[in-house]
Amino acid sequence: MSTGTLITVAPTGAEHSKADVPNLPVTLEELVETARDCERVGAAMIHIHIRDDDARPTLDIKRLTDTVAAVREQTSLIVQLSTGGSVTDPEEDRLRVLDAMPDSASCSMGTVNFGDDVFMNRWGFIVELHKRMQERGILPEYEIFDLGQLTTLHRLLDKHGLPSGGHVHVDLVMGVPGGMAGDTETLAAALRLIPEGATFSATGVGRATLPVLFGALSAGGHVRVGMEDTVNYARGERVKDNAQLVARASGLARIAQRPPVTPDEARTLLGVAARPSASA
Ligand code: KMH
Ligand code: ZN
Repeated sequence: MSTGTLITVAPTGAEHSKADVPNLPVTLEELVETARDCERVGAAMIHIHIRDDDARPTLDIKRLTDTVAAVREQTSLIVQLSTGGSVTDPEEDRLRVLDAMPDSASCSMGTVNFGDDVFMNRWGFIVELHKRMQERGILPEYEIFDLGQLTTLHRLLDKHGLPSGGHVHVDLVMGVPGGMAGDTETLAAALRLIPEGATFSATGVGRATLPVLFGALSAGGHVRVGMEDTVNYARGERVKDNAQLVARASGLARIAQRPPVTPDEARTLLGVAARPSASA
């Protein structure tokens, strides 16, 4: 287990409101500042959801394009856009996200109950996302909310081929109310189903944050942390900012003798093309 740890930060998400979580980064300026802070303490990739002027989730393509450009200009991070958006976003808006040409984009592998809501991901939609990313050279991060979605991933790759760079990267999103549990037993079960040669990261939502973080590090996996997934640092203690969560993950990765990889090392690991120049 000699490789380092890819730390992805998911700073905003679509679920928390700014009113409830005032330190959530929602403007472009807040997002870029967060990205810089998180890179400084060990993040190599950023998973982005954006908000409108009223801090509500949006998939506005101009804002997304400007966001990709600004984060690229101010950091070396691998820029991943969410195609999941929020549970109410229509499929065509979610597909259009790819027009902003991020390095990577999420690609969820199935429908799941999501708290009181339903996060819809039809087979036909999954195939369309996968193919469009293949055509454009965008790295998919296959988001797995439940074990059966790993079966869907195998079906997708068997029927429609590997992503354009040839590398498969999976993120296990564990502990969503309605999805798989965020514990060691479930993580171990998921690992047996991950395609051969794939890399994986794991994300524990809410109280699952720490068990999943420790489990992923011990299993040779990578990790995603951030305020999209948890706004509590400890019992009764709110997260100060995203960098606090990244710094904790970096410290634990070092203790595990698997220190954080740089964004350039992460590009090599994931088969993502070299960083586009800011003017490109
Ligand atoms: N906001 C969730 C409904 C993704 O980013 O692709 C979906 C989500 C997954 O966060
Ligand atoms: Zn997300």
